Amino acid sequence: MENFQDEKQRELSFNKSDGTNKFLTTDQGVKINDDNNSLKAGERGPSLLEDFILREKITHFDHERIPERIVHARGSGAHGFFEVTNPIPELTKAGFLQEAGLKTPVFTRFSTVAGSRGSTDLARDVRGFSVKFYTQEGIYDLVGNNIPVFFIQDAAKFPDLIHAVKPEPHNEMPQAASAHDTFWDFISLMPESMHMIMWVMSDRAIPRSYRMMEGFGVHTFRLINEAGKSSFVKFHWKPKLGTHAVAWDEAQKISGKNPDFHRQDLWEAIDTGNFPEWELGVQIIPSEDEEKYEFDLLDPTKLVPEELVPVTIVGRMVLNKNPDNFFAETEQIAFHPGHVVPGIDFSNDPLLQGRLFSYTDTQLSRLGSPNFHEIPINRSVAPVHNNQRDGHMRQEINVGRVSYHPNSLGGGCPYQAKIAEGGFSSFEERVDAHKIRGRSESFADHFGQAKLFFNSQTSTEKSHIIKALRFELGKVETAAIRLRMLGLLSQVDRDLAEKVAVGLGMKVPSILETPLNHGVSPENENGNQESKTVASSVASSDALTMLKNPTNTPTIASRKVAIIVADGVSEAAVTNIKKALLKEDAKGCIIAKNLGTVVTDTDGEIHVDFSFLTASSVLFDAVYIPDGLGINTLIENDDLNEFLNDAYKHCKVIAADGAASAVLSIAPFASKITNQDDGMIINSEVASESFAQKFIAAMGKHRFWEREPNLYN
Ligand code: HDE
Repeated sequence: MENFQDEKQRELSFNKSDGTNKFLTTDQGVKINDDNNSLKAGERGPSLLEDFILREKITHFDHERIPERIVHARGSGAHGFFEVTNPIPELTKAGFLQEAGLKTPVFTRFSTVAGSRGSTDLARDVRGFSVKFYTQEGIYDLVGNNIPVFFIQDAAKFPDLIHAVKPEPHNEMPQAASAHDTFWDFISLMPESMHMIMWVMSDRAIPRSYRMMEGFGVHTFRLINEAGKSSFVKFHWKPKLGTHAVAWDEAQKISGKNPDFHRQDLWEAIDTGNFPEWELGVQIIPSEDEEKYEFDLLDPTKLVPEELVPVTIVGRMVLNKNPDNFFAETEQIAFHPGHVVPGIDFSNDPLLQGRLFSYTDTQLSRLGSPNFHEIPINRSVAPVHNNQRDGHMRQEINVGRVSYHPNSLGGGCPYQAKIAEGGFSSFEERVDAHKIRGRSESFADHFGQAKLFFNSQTSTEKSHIIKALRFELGKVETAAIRLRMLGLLSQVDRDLAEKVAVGLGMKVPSILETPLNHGVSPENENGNQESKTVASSVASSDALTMLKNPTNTPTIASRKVAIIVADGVSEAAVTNIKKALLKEDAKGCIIAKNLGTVVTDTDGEIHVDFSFLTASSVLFDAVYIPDGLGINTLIENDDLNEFLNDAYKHCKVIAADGAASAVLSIAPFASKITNQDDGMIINSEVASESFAQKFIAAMGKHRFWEREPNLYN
């Protein structure tokens, strides 16, 4: 089979324009002689209406912005490819999954949900994880999130959820934050959201990097094989770099120091050849097992524990090229869960069914025309021929007089494809039911998997969830909302609720005071369902944790180390650590009081990458202070102390050797350092190989959370 990996790049290159060695022209191709002055009646006179060059330039500028996405406005994307490692022809006839080694070009966009396009990357939020596959059979979009479940069960509640979480309408505050009354008011009346709330209050919602997140298709989909047999499927992306987060205090500080933290991280990783990679896995549930589990496969607030159905890896995705133009590619890309290819189909998940309507509809207002599929980044590499015509900004010049089917004047073309010729056909599911507005009783369990999630977490992770809830509910001003939330939390775990309550200075209400159906007011009970708790058949699952997540490996590839120096620094120590880091594909950055250079102990010079003013501990994964007497001049430096304090507070590896050890021994946190803290590495011997190895091994553990006070224990 032909390999289409570069097909999309080839296609995009037709549309590229680069002004190098070219004349400046108008949009009509007329060469411009003066781009600095408008046409005037005399040097000091009024501008003339006839200045078509000025008018064209300003009119274009006036129309440069398009509406941002209603949700997922803030995002970053990259090109890459998907390669099949384990084909699954017995499960699906989708061409791009048929042959080991077959590569399909992709464009992947990551995003936050609630904030505006210019909001911070590090908001506590779900991350979007959308992949557009440019397959030979047409576009396939897997439009998922980094959390495997969702807040609500029915599409009808989506506008309410989003209105509640977005900045409040009267004063448009707060930006990119769920910590406010309207969000928690809604959640406290929606018990079905409790599983998702556990995930969003966990560190999954503050990833260290887009490259260190899992991705999930969330809904149950169908795979259809050549014989027409269907299986249910859940999609998973497993990151090669493991699943990691930052600390919440750190996330907030990053938002100030570098709101583009994730965007820059993705860009730099690809730019420096550290291509992010994920494995694509599937959980297959045979059709016969549709009703086998204690949860409903169609309920998007439930996941299928990997202990019940293991994840089988089918391929890998590598992102290896940054976009050339953010607007043309990342902003104009239009995803849609309804973009499927033969061999993939939908389930009756009512949230998915609603999405199938929403995405084309939103592109019509965002991109302004039903021709959005003609924008280069959205174009299929499979040929497109149909009788759709005209509309705003039509690119295609359809020739001939026939634009209808059936026709005889065009020889019947373009003609329909038989199923054997690759024509799409929907799974023939038998549907025989009353038309109702309602919800299946099998959706009534609102707490079973919230408990499973909480019980699966390590005590550090439980402590982080408690802290997150104290923060979020602490920002809620209406006491009744906090109280309702404590009631709901007590249904997940009494201890959790009690500990959150302490932070709020409140008491957990009794079960009788807790609304367990949607809406508290008696007059709006229509169609609402009483919540139940159905115990999960799996007691605990490591795949749900971040700290024990099976994706984690001790790699430090692409991590950043702050190397803090002053004049007199040991050149050997700096060279040694930089070399050791480079070997692991990690990077050491030199930080000093001022930019420029520092003079080493051997009278050499080292280039300074950042000053204390332009860097901050929260932008690095670890800190190292190499030997050198000059460092003592910084001992009283507030910036250095803040740097080290943050690194300690955020549980990062901190190392020093030789004379620099003195800096750590008088740091404000020195009295707290214990012998068990393998993340504090102090060495008297300078530039030793074993020191570098110890440092790298410690970084491989990511964080030393045991330093923090644990609220759960
Ligand atoms: Fe979306 N969602 N969504 N969503 N969604 C959009 O489409 C919508 C849902 C997701 O990088 C919008 O092009 C409805 C679940 C991602 O461009 C919009 C419902 C999941 C992205 C829309 C949902 C998602 C979107 C806004 C409930 C996880 C970003 C702009 C029925 C599986 C795609 C756009 C990108 C974007 C509607 C629920 C994921 C308005 C109505 C569940 C990753 O069409």
